[in-house]
Amino acid sequence: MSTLRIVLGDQLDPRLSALDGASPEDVVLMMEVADEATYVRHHPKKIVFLLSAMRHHAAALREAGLRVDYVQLEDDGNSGSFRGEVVRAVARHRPDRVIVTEPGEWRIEADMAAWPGLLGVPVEVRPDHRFLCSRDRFAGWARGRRQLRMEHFYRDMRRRTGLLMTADGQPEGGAWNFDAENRKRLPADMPVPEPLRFAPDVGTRAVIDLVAGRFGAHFGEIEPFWFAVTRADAEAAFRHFLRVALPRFGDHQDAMRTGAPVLFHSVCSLYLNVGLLDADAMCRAAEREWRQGRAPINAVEGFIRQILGWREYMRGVYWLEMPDYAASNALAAAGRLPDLYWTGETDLHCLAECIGQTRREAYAHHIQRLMVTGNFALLLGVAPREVEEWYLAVYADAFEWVELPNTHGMALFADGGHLASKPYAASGRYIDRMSDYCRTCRYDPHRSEGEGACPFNYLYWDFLARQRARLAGNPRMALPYRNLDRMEPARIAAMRGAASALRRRLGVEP
Ligand code: FAD
Ligand code: DLZ
Ligand code: SF4
Repeated sequence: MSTLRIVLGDQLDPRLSALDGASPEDVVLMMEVADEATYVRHHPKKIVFLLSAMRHHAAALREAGLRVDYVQLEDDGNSGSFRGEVVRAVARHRPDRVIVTEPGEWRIEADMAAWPGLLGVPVEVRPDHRFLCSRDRFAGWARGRRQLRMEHFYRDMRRRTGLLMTADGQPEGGAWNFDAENRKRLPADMPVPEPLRFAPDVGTRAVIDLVAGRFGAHFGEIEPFWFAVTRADAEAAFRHFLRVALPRFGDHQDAMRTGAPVLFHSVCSLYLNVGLLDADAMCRAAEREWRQGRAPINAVEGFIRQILGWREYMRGVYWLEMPDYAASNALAAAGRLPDLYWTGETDLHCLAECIGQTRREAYAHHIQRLMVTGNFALLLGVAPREVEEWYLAVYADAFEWVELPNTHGMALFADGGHLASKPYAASGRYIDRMSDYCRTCRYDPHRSEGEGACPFNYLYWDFLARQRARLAGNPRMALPYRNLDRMEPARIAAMRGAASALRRRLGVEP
């Protein structure tokens, strides 16, 4: 039976389920299509990364003896869509069946439902084994639970995988999590490592030219381009992280510093999400660093929790709840995303740093995404759709299955508490505690009113006042509301006035 096997751009793993049982007569289809670069206007660095990694992967599959039909963006007749290219490929190769691994985005899976009728041959959609928890298993775990909590899921995953577990089933180090040790400030004189960077080869250079010509007007700088685009280089980047950064990953996980975009983070999400790295292997390698005494438990547990816990949990929630999940808007946020997210032009230093580095690198670490850009959009009351589109477009690691729960649920509380037990709303004091941004800002993180007051401060109190009916009943919000209630009404009115003026100035509301 002749088979057309499809490999999408974020499925670059030679052990992909769609390739199980492949024979030399089968055709492996890979397609560069304009729709995928433009359904949101992706950062050009992200497009270069995807296309170059796809081209290198196609070469590796051919070397392994597979017959790859690779459609390039610039090929004559390129239809611009997955659907159009699969139709053309079926006409070219006349297969008896099509096999594909489940995609990472709901919109593609919904489109695939129409393929059998369109193609006139059966389409088999196989589970994606690159994840540690299958969609079915997650649904089974969630069934019957009144409330889903990442921590419970994570413990279940630790037990199931044996990661960081003792022989008698207890968590190594005597605790499931060491978060309390993971919120240290970063001393100003502490040197920080750099991630491993790679010079573009000839193939990547050609992709840079192609992308600059077609998508150069999108937000983001294309050069310098330094991401790995092969499995071997991605593995080298991860080994480098284990050696130079993992030991301090836990201590300074929440820290931010001017001019230092990466600190002790791995910059591995982009590799992991497209299949150049493997989640299980990464967790096992990190565990080994602890077992062999090269990294402390708070660092290794913290790192494993991000991948085994948060990453798998986000995916589980996405597939469990879509498509309704994306439509929820628990805080009734309806504002416009301010232009500064696209221009980077702002005198709020923390925002200028995080957006500026995003423009240059297509990267920001978790606390920058959550507590600076995400927090600001939450406090302003920007409509979830607009914020989500921004996050999906600007980060090299962004695919909807992981971007949406993080933005919609974690950063914006738009799901009303499915993912987080309370909104991650914070004032400028939090940013001041975790970064050096405020030191060179024209605003003062200790002031909430009057000239020079930090906008995060008055927006924070305005947010609490505005959302009282929705949030005051949440036990985890009791303390902030007690603090708000102790304030003079005139002070609250002044801060709310400043917040309203800022929202108008930024174009969030008319
Ligand atoms: P590290 O700090 O080194 O963490 C190690 C790994 O853990 C990461 O590579 C990543 O695979 C995983 N991880 C860590 N936190 C999370 C999380 N919350 N959810 C899922 N995986 C996690 N991550 C994406 O991969 N794609 C996205 O589109 C994305 N969008 C986000 C949007 C918002 C608003 C927020 C708050 C977070 C988002 N994240 C996203 C999660 C997280 O910010 C990134 O995974 C992380 O910053 C990637 O950098 P790193 O590889 O250096 O991570
Ligand atoms: C993000 C992206 C881009 C920019 N281009 C392509 C492409 O040309 N071909 C492809 O197969 N995949 C691309 N991708 C990744 C897809 O958007 C991703 O595979 C789907 O969204 C499913 O997760
Ligand atoms: Fe950001 Fe406020 Fe600090 Fe300025 S003072 S960097 S606006 S938190």
